[in-house]
Amino acid sequence: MLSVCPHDCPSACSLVVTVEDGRLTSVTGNPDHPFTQGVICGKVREYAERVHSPLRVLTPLRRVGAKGRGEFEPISWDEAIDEIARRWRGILGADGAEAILPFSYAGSMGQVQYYAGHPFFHALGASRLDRTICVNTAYAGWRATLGAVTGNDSEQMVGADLVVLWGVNAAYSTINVMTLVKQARARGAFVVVVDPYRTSTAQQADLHLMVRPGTDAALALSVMHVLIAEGHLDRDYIERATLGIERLAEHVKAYSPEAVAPIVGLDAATIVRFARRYGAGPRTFIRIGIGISRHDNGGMTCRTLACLPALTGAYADPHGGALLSSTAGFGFDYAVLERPDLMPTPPPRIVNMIHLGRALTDLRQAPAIRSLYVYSSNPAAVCPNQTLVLAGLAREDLFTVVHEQILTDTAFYADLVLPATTSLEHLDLYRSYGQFTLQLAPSGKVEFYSERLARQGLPALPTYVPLDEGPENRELTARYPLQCLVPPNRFFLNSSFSQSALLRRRQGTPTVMLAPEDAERRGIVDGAAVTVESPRGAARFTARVTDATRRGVVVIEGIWWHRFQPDGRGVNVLTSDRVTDLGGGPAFHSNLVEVSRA
Ligand SMILES: Nc1nc2c(c(=O)[nH]1)N[C@H]1C(S)=C(S)[C@@H](COP(=O)(O)OP(=O)(O)OC[C@H]3O[C@@H](n4cnc5c(=O)[nH]c(N)nc54)[C@H](O)[C@@H]3O)O[C@H]1N2
Ligand SMILES: Nc1nc2c(c(=O)[nH]1)N[C@H]1C(S)=C(S)[C@@H](COP(=O)(O)OP(=O)(O)OC[C@H]3O[C@@H](n4cnc5c(=O)[nH]c(N)nc54)[C@H](O)[C@@H]3O)O[C@H]1N2
Ligand SMILES: [Mo]
Repeated sequence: MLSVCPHDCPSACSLVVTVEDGRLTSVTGNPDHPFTQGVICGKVREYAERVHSPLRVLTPLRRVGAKGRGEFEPISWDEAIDEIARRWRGILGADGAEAILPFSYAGSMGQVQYYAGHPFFHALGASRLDRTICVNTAYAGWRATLGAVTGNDSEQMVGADLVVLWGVNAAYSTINVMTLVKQARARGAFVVVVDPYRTSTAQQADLHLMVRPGTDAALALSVMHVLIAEGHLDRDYIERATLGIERLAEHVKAYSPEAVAPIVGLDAATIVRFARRYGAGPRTFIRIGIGISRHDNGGMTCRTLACLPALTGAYADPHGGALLSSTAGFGFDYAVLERPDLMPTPPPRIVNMIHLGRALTDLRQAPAIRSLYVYSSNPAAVCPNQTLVLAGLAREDLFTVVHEQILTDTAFYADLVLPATTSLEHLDLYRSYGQFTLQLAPSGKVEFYSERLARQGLPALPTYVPLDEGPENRELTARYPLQCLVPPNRFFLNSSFSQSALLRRRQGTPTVMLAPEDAERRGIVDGAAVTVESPRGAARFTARVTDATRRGVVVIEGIWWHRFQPDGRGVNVLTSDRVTDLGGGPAFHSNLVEVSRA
């Protein structure tokens, strides 16, 4: 029978599943779906192992051991619900509903599961959660230029002359894009990957631009400099569909390839060649990953990249353009799902989810958080500043309920765990953020110049702003000289699938990639046990010494549950809960660290 992959991935694959005697026996890609084309990832092919995992939660559980130890006894649904009602009544009476905080994200992309808690917590008057952890920064940047989070259909890239995969490791994070890239390449397209390290995607490209992290806006501005200086422009398109070209032209004079080369870590001739290739015509397709937005300057970076196709008219070409996300292509009425009308007036306070650690440990707030209800997320693993998150979750007086399919690291801190069904056990409706099934509506103009950003005190024109936590921060680099990227790995989906012994084996072990020069200077050899330390904390990894990354840049792929890390601390011990320039999202990749032998 047919199903849909529920996980938080732009592909939203159409699946063919086989169930025999009540057990899932096989999952394959639907060959008849235009985007899936029969191809699915190595995680979901092993879905039977997840659905029938020994860590599945099958009955409500009550904690019997210390928080974090994962010692529970089974109880009935009635007992569990009675206990929640009793504890919450106490909290409502003593502290008010804002002392209760729901915490959820996109464990399931099913629209019913995703929004299931919203009406209930609105009616209760609980604190509201600002769900910023993933796309907010990128979307805010994109909107600043295009007015909406939309773009061209990925399938258009098949006819393009040039495909640029910019800050997206599609081979891991949205494999179906690689199917289209291969088709484009077979028809003669030149494929460029822009990424600070040689990802599996970069290995399949004609050209890999190994930029320094957080400098993409500078590179894009330099491309604009060349396009404008050499006249590779679609003047008709610019006239009809854009705002602010004169100011932009004046502004990008400062971003000559010579000036930008040392910032981005490429030579000027490479920048010029890339710009000329981009300017050769409108049949150029840029697929932008959300990865580039996970920096201090991430919003501005996305805004800047969104300007490029407007200069050459690629947005209007049937085989050109750019895509960050297809979210706005689906005209759903979210008020029906979210029910904001159920909220009390004035509406309850908002807690930014990337500040969970702060929210749980700052007891001076009025009221302090007394109860946390987690569903469709594993904050103990995925939130930045893990040390603070775990300190909060360990609070004896915090009443924590976790609604989960699997006994995750977060579930280990729960007072009560409630069992959740998987996508193969419930009905839901899925939309994708990487492909379209409905028409897109790009309205208004492409804003090279943005009054709205100027009013927010940000540069009105696309501008390269150095990272707060980057090489320009002399004080921090003295102690933490390496930039640490923390992108997805191949066999986990955020922290999901970390429960799987099979996929952990395939993934290997938690590793940190280091350039040979950086390793040598620290006396680190390939395979050595190392400690990675940031201003927030330290965790242990196995060193992989490789020229796949630049000098000064180290890479830790994937989120392992911390119970599977050598000293019980995960990658997000290193990351900061600082917010980016736009959208209130996290700067996961703007981390300075030092690596030493353990
Ligand atoms: N296998 C797997 N697939 C996944 C996920 C997963 O965890 N595992 N997560 C899913 C989720 S929730 C999301 S949001 C999506 C997309 O998640 P994204 O975070 O967009 O991940 P990628 O698309 O892989 O893009 C990350 C790439 O950006 C690069 N990058 C980091 N900093 C910079 C920079 O400054 N400049 C440039 N040019 N590149 C940079 C990284 O090196 C990495 O190769 O993936 C989804 N798919
Ligand atoms: N270091 C680092 N950290 C990151 C990132 C990174 O690239 N690097 N990426 C960030 C990004 S982009 C994202 S989106 C977040 C993702 O963070 P999360 O949304 O927390 O993602 P997962 O780790 O996949 O955890 C989802 C949980 O939901 C559960 N679940 C699935 N379906 C259901 C359901 O129907 N009901 C219930 N109740 N539970 C369900 C799963 O079992 C799983 O444990 O992580 C962020 N954290
Ligand atoms: Mo995400």
